Order: sequence, then C-alpha cells, then structure tokens
Amino acid sequence: MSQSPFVCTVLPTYNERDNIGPLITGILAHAQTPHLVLVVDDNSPDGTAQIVEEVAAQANQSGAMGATDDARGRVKVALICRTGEKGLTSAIQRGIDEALDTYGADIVTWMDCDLSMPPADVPRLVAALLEQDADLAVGSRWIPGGADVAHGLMARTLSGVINRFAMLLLGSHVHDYTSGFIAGRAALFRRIRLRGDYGEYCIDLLGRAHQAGFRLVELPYVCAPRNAGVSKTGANLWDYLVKGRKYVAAVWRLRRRANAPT
Ligand SMILES: Nc1nc2c(ncn2[C@@H]2O[C@H](COP(=O)(O)OP(=O)(O)O)[C@@H](O)[C@H]2O)c(=O)[nH]1
Ligand SMILES: [Mg+2]
Repeated sequence: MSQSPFVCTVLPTYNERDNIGPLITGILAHAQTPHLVLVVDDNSPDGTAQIVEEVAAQANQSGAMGATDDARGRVKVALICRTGEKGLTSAIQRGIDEALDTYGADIVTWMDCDLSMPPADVPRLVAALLEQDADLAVGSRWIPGGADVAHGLMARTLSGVINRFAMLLLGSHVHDYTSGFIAGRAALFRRIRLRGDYGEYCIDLLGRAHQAGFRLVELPYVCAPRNAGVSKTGANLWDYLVKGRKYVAAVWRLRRRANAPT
C-alpha cells in the first residue's frame, strides 16, 4: 500500500436528514489521507438523499473541504440510493463492494450517521491500522478512555451482558463486539463478507476475522447521544430483546464453528 492510503467511509442512512450534512463535512474536514464518503441510503422518506446530493455537489466541485487531494480522491462524496432493498447490513456491504470495486479503496470505514460517533475518530482508526499493522480497527466504548453517554442504564447493561457473553465464547481481544464503528483493510473485505440483518453483523465480522487470523486492534471512543432523528434499534426492552436474540445466536454460531472439527 502507498504511504497515503485511499480511505472510503461508508455511511448507511435511513432518515438522517438533519445529521448527514454535518457528518459528511466533519469526516472530510478531519481526513488525513485522500478520502471518499459513500452514503448508502434506502430511499429515506425524510429526504436524506437530497441533502446528500446538495452536499456532494458542493464538495465534489470545490474539493476544498479539508481532504488531501490525489488522483483517486477527486470525488469526495458519492451517493447510492437503494429502492428495492433495505437493511443495515446489506447497505454497509453494498458500500464496501462499491468502495473496493468502483473506487479502489485501500481502507474502508463505517459508522452510524447520527453523530454519536465522532468524525475526528475516523483518522485515529485508520492510523491504528497502519501503525499497528492491523487488518481491522474497532472503536470501543468498553475499554479505558471509551464510554457510552448516549444510552440509559438498561441499554448499557444489556450491551455489557452481550459483550461479556461474546468475550467468554469468542475471546477478549475485543471488548465491544457490537461497536459498529469500524475501519478495515480491503484485503480483509475481499475475504469476508458481512452477514446478518442488523447489529449482529458486527459480532459475526469480528469473530470471523479473528478466527481467520486477521489482526484486530481496539481504540476507545465516546458514544454521544444521537444528534437528531430516532434510533432504528428502538428504545424499549422488547426492541432490545428482539435484537439481542440475534446477537446471542451470532455468538453461538461462531463458537460452534470454532469447535467444529476441520
Ligand atoms: N441504509 C440503511 N441504513 C440504516 C437502516 N437501518 C438503520 N440504518 C442506519 O444505521 C445506523 C445505525 O442506526 P441507529 O438508528 O443509529 O441505531 P442505534 O445506534 O442502535 O440507535 C444509522 O446511521 C441508521 O441511519 C436501513 O435499513 N438501511
Ligand atoms: Mg446510532
């Protein structure tokens, strides 16, 4: 890889019209290397895609939003608008495919689009990959320096339980299996595709990457409250239990796979 890798940040959006503009601007402003922001919107009824088109028109014309210029980094913002398909995991995977095959990204990152994950931390994840010669960098709320100031006691407790369960069965090299704030090298994503429907894809990705011998690093980040709009995970106990069941199943499946005779 060249000294200055081409980084693509995939932003999966559903109804994020009041968050997406500042998020894109923030990511480009903090970028340390040539950087493309690739939004994958599932035809949000609130008009998120139109906001992205406006931001893209400005960013791609001026190219002066802080990203380092380079032949591969000329397009700063791109939009994929899906109409026939919906879902978080498939949206991120679509972005990864496009980042690799259409734009030739060396590193792909992604995050929530509610400004709960600081844009300034994207280059920190990328730097960790490069400096520590890792394949996957995980933003973690549950290591020293990290925190979750976004969620209440119930959500934090359930997250703690699922992560302890995952660490027990899959290993404690990662403390935030449900992070969703990720940077990884193209080579890893050419071997491992995301599976699942919602947040369980993250457990599955981190578990399979480790089992396949890829090197993972964790960096602390502070998860802030959603800036605007509503959570797609939900906020009551029933919503968490429905999602949590899939998280437990993902951990269990990986553990059985690890134990299976080769
Ligand atoms: N493209 C796409 N993005 C989604 C979908 N569901 C959720 N998202 C995005 O996934 C991210 C995580 O969702 P969020 O509501 O923040 O979940 P929470 O952090 O668990 O409350 C946000 O950027 C959402 O806009 C979906 O079906 N399609
Ligand atoms: Mg969120």
